[in-house]
Amino acid sequence: MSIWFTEELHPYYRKGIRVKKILADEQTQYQRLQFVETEFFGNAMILDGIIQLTERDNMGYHEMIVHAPMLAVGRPKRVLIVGGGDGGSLRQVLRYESVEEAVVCELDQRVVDLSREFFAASFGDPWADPRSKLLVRDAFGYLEENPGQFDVIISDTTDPIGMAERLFSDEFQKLVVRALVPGGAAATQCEQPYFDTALIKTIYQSAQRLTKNPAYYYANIPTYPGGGIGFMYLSDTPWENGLKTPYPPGENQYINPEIHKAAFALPEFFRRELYG
Ligand code: SPD
Repeated sequence: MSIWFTEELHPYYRKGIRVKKILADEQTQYQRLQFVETEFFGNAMILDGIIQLTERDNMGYHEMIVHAPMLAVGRPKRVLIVGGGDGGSLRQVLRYESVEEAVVCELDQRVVDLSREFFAASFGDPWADPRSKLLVRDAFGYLEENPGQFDVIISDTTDPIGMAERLFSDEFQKLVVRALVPGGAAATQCEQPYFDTALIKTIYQSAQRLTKNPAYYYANIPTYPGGGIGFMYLSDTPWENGLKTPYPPGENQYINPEIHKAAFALPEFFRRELYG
């Protein structure tokens, strides 16, 4: 069997990947959850018709969302991942020997269960690490209950549609920054410069009100709309501090010192829009 899966996140843009086999397709309490084996990208997870990650190109996303704030902070001990039930961010966080606890606040237990099965070949089982703590609950309440607790917070979310929309709000960013220790850093999934300029600008303005050194950065991921996605870095600690920090044990597939620095360079139309 060979079929095309076509994603239409935006009404004016489509992209497709060729699928060899459907591995799972179920309606959970929260969303339609699909795992497919693709022809080129390995196994992929799709939520409500939107590609979340593939085995072949997830490294650009997970290494960049995790290592930019982790390296900036230096020796992070407590880390919170909002969403991230697929385990890709968790796996990167656990590479740091300084990490004592990595809390993952994921709403949908089925995302965790099926990711453990279908991404085992790529991710191993980060959940088996005694430093991992899975909380199957909404992140808002957890953040409210935990001010000043985390060295790093990673907001590894879906797109701002439906229940995930409030994870892109000013209120959410306030809670994230409030949950950091002084000098801590956060990175949030922050969409695509071409398609989401206005949203990113609003988020950046809010980040400016909340932290001294916010910045937007970008990674190439061919299976996402426009071929990539960006992140908002939120901290009083400049992201450049991370350029001097050694990488954690384990092999990087995407980040290196040149990519790390270049990721924060923005195309002129977008730099002007965001930074003026
Ligand atoms: N448009 C797709 C955005 C997907 C962002 N979430 C990825 C989750 C990977 N852990």
